[in-house]
Amino acid sequence: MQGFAFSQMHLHMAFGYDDNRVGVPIKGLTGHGYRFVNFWDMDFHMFPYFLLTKPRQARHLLEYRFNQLPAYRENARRWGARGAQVPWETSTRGVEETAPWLCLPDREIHISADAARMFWLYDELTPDRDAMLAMGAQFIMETARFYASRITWGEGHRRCELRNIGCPDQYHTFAHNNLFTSLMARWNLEQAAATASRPDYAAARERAGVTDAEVREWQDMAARLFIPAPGRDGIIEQCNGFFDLDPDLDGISELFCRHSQAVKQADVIAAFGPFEEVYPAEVRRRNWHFYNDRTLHGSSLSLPGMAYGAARCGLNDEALYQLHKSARMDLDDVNLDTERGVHVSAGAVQWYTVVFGFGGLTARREGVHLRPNLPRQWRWLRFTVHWQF
Ligand code: IFM
Repeated sequence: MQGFAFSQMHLHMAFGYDDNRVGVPIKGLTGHGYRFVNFWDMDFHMFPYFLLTKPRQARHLLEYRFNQLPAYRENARRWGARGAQVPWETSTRGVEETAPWLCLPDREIHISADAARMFWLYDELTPDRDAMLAMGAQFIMETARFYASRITWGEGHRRCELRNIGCPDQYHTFAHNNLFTSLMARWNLEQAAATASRPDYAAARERAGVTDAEVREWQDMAARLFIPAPGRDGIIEQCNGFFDLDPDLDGISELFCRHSQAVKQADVIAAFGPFEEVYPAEVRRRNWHFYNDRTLHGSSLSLPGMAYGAARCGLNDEALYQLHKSARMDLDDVNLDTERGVHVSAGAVQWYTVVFGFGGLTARREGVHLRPNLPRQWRWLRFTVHWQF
């Protein structure tokens, strides 16, 4: 409890009260680790927390991303793509700030859909329709345009693919058809096609300069984008060729593990967050065990990400164990790096483990549902969320 409260306090303090020129750096302002820049941690991991706890302020994060659109278009051009490509690491200017030697800037492309999803979530869970009209619809179309330019066709135009990308598991940064990235890209293409076809978003479509041919292309690509499916044993291959990598992780270190099935953090398991309905609980459990055995927890997002995935498919003991470890990480200085700052984004995923996992919360436009599934050691759980507020 102490560790959880510590994380929550820092997460709460990390969000500037009324400024749309800054995002939420992954360590807040608690330390210089990660140079105060924003990663997908802000869009994918922290935004839903702020949306459900401080919905009015959450709009600032949409404005932050939207106001940087010109820089994102420029970023796409820099990598030979079209549309708007959100930089992997960015700050107040909207330009890519990732060290080039990391090979990530042109590959960690799921962040564009992660950002687009913020607008959709906000529209879904608040009564503020203006954000989608003024910003979100255009943003979603411009990021879809980016994916369309990044996708390649194969097999005589029967299927298309996303090749040479970085996965959430950053040990495999030259991957083809990563489950998480492809699901997010497909979602973005589908949303953009649906949005562009709605009369109420005609002005946004005009601002984005979307043609009918482009909408047809998005629909076609969304229908034919290759998405790895569960095998006969239910296990989903994280990206092409993953099952052929060395499964022996004995003595493996994160500096030398690309040839192996070592995974840095939740990847297939992270995909089950937004796309949970597609995969039955038994499939999610099997994949959880398979990937948990291969996860080195090289990122602070890893333990809470795996805890959340476990809690959503009923693996409560496993979830509680990893939640505890994650919550104590900075307080006990487990990685000897607390002086470089507190991992505030991990705090958001800890909160999901408790609220969505054990509390069984599902929040949609139509309503909020609770199916509590408390760990056997707990007798009660109380939390507050803002919905349609
Ligand atoms: O964004 C993460 C990334 O996924 C793994 N390395 C740490 C980053 C910041 O938390």
